[in-house]
Amino acid sequence: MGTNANPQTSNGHLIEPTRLTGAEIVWATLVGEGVTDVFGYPGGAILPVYDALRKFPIHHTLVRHEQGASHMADGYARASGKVGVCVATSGPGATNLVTGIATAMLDSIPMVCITGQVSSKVLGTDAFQEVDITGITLPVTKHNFIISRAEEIAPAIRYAFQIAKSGRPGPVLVDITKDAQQATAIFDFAAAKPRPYRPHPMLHVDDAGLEQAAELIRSTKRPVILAGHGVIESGAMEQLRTLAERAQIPVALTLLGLGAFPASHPLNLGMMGMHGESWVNHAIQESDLLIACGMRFDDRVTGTLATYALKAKKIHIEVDPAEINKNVKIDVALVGDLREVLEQLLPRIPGHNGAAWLKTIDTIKGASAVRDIKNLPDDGHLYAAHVIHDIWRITGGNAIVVTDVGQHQMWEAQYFHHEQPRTLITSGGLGTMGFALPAAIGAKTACPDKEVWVIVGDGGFQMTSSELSTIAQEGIKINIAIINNGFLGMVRQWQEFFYDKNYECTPLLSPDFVKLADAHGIAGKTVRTRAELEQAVNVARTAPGAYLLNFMVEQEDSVYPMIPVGSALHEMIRRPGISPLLETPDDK
Ligand SMILES: Cc1cc2nc3c(=O)[nH]c(=O)nc-3n(C[C@H](O)[C@H](O)[C@H](O)COP(=O)(O)OP(=O)(O)OC[C@H]3O[C@@H](n4cnc5c(N)ncnc54)[C@H](O)[C@@H]3O)c2cc1C
Ligand SMILES: Cc1ncc(C[n+]2csc(CCOP(=O)(O)OP(=O)(O)O)c2C)c(N)n1
Ligand SMILES: [Mg+2]
Repeated sequence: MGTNANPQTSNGHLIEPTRLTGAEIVWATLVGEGVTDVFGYPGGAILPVYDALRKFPIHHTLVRHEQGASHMADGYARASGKVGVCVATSGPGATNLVTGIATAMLDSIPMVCITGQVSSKVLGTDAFQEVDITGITLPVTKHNFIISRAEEIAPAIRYAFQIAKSGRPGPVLVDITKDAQQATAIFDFAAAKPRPYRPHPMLHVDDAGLEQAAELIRSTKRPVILAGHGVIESGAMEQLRTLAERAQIPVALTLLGLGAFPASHPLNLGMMGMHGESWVNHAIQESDLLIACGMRFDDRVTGTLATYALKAKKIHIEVDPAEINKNVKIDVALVGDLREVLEQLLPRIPGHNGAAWLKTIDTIKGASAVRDIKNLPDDGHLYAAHVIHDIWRITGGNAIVVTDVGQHQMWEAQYFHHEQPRTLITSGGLGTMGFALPAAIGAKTACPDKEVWVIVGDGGFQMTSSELSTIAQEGIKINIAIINNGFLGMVRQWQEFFYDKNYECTPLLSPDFVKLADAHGIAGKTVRTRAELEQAVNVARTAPGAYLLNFMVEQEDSVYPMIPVGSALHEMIRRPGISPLLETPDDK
């Protein structure tokens, strides 16, 4: 079979072994893996792959910077649960992917990155645009490969998919030399199948462990479930809810766990950690049993470890054995997929009357449960909390929100209440500014029927605002809310609290964002008061194309509560000077 033959079958999936170029094999393998969308940017060392693209039923989104491609693949994966795919050329193309790869690695996101590499004959000679991208990405990928023969391409890509999505998900990079792309080989999708996934030998949940955990749950008086991102990655939302409801255990969520348990559920306590709710952190400190489900006790979650939940026994249900006892000493570890483990555990959990403990938490909550900022009367100032709270109210929470990193990210976590998994997409572990806009493009590509909002700071927006052009070229309908405080706000907040208000290098001049959008053919509006907010949000929602709202918010507002680094979980800085205010009906 000649390489000029169109290699598509009716559904684009090649079933019969066929001789193809390495470049064609790349796409044929992706089609076989069910890929419909990729995000990338061409260049010399990946040109054969781009040349072959037209023969395959895959949509390619041309990004403006390869960092955008890796964030788009990441946003696609977070929104859909599928593996996201990005493509770049060698050298600077590949290095530009690195921030996005590291972002995905820190948050355990399944992603496959394909890079072109110089020809195998000149590897190691500092050839034009040669970098050792497998060396560079070794610490930030779950695995990576360099492939120099066409025969190896299909097995490597198929293995990459298996690694990316199995166990604890993560990014995998496949670097393919140009001569391997140009050579031919027999493409046999079935034969390229990797060996069956072999779970880590420590992934073993025995009866004794389950019984120990069940006994702790049966005898606890003050339990708290700590629900994390692993709940969503495992698809264990229903099992988590059954556990909480049956045993009447309140659920605290990590930032990346928001949406894993409905915000409106009576047992939902809210977010834990540095900017979590005060009563959640107090409940954790007072608890006698923490049941950690798919969360990794990040330092943003625990505060100083020396004083973390000292009264509590800890059960850790986690797929990665390396996480057990990493930060917090565990009493019972159940190492396995969360959904499977909970299914085995649930029959051992009887009903429970947790009324006394839930009442204690309510007492701890007291007046602090009344959100201060949200309830401030409209004094002409626009607070970021108002903006986010109102976007939540106006959309009914039925949107995917993609945030950037900073104060606005924390306010989103506090004021937008997520009922469903995969409705908050945010960079938690690496905290990557510039993530939101491209990740939202990926999310919208994965979920074209969903309403997508970007909530982004004036600083982070400028890091990847070139992707406005991608939005325009692709005709993508997303709504962009810039929380414009004229500062690198989160850093300014640290300067205010810990550096004597020395606002060194944090005041930020920005372009007129509405004009910038206009230059891309994207409509927009600047909003300065709360009175204008609702109408502006509705105009954005109903606009046919992308819409940018530039919210000029209070410049020196801070995120409360806050646990200073090195402090205990219960030692929070609270908002000064504002006594609890009554909630308005809108805010309930
Ligand atoms: C400015 C800023 C402030 C922040 N403040 C806070 C804060 O106040 N509170 C907060 O919570 N976070 C905060 N974060 C986020 C924080 O840094 C971490 O990213 C977050 O706490 C991690 O949440 P996680 O452990 O649930 O998710 P991940 O880090 O994604 O960990 C998920 C865990 O689940 C496991 N897992 C995956 N799949 C499965 C499965 N199938 N079965 C079982 N286990 C599985 C993984 O192995 C992993 O250990 C902040 C981040 C930034 C940038
Ligand atoms: C790429 C990158 N560089 C630097 C930082 C450190 N940092 C964390 S938050 C922040 C300020 C963000 O400012 P802005 O985007 O305006 O959001 P705001 O905090 O004002 O809401 C900075 C600089 C980071 N997280 N990521
Ligand atoms: Mg800002």
